[in-house]
Amino acid sequence: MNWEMNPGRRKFLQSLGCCVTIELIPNINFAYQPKVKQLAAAPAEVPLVLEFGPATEVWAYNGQVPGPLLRYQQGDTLRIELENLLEEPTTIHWHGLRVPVTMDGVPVVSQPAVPPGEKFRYEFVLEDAGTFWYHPHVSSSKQVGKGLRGVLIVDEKVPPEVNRDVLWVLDDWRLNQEAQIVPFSGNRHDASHNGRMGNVVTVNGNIGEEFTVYPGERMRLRLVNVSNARTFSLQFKPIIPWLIALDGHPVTPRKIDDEQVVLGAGQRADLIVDIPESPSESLPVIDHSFGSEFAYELMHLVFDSTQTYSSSVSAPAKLPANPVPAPNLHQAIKHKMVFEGGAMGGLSGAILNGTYLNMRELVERDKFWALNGMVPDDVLTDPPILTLKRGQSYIFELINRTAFEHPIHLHGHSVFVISANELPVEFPMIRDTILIAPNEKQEIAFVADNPGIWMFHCHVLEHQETGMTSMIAVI
Ligand SMILES: [Cu+2]
Repeated sequence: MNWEMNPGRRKFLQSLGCCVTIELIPNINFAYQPKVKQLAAAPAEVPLVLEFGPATEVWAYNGQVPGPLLRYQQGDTLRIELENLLEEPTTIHWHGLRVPVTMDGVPVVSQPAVPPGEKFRYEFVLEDAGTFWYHPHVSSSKQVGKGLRGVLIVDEKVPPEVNRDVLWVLDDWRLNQEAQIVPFSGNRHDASHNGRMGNVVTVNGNIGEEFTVYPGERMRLRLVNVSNARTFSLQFKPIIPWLIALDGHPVTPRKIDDEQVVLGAGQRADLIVDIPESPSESLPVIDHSFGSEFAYELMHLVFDSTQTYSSSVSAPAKLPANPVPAPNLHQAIKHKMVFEGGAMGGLSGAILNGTYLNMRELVERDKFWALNGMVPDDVLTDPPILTLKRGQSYIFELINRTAFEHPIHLHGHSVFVISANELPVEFPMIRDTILIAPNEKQEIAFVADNPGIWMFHCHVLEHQETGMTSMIAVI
């Protein structure tokens, strides 16, 4: 078996054509979604490791990993019928989309989970343009980790001018020697450290690592990190891409020079990538997520000169803002959110169901993480940790007192990141998932404008399932 992550195998890879590309040529009608699209969640087999091993048994939407690319225009109504062909209940959560709570896919608070053999129809208006994704919110570590994840693109009414619109779905799998997913057995080491890290990284569902580019072309590259736990830190040098959106929301375009494009679990980034006119021998995309010592080549850009373009030199225009209400920082009510626990975290204990338990007692209950000194018993039925007033602005001070980074995700809202470690952020951004480094503090601000009970949790799914999750009510 030679499909595992080692540099040698790359030599054997052919041009894989593995990546979803969508030509953006004026006057071509996109195949937008039919009125109601069906998504069936079911077991399937997919060639994750290609010719290097057997097909991998997964759970998939419509037999595909990643699931079908859903594509709409801003303002469209999404209508999706989920059919559950698994042997356990499931739902779909629309990550990053500001939807009514009944469409949010969280069992109990949004909808009863869809039992095996049954269907559920999701229907809501797509208010925000951008790059989003979808996945279950039931037994998340297992159901998402077994392959139930797909991307949803909402096009701007006037998309930016590019030669190609390209999607890379970045994923991480823990496979055994037979290329099968290592069972999800509630691994306490994963849960108390940095989550379920895999040993195989895929882009758009297989380990292909060559991507064809055309001299002089301008690509919009949409990066989506759908992995359970892994953070990607991508470097495109010698290419210097423009960053144009984070978590679907536009940023003032800026060149990513010495910076890396960092994507915590659940996060997205949209880039404009200008390919040089003169083909060069080597254009690697390197992932530095475990530091330069463990850097590896995620993708190799290969030139095809049968098609050429005149390279763009102008800065891309800023995308039109989504209608996210701006918080009033002067009148905002502040709340501290202190994340604690995990290995090497020094947490001595926390309150569960009104009773203080020491760390040993928490670990016996598979609880490793606490928020503001509290650990949820059953987050779906526990009372919300906070009730916010609809229409009021809030500032959450997110404080990471653990030894690990955490991508913190708030449902139903998009938030303005306003400061990091007491300093105003250099580049303002609106996000739904905020990656907080160990000992870091970030402030986010938002208007609590979406009524309902919303999940607020770490998107390292093994952290989410062992205490790093809570509910926030907006009434
Ligand atoms: Cu976490």
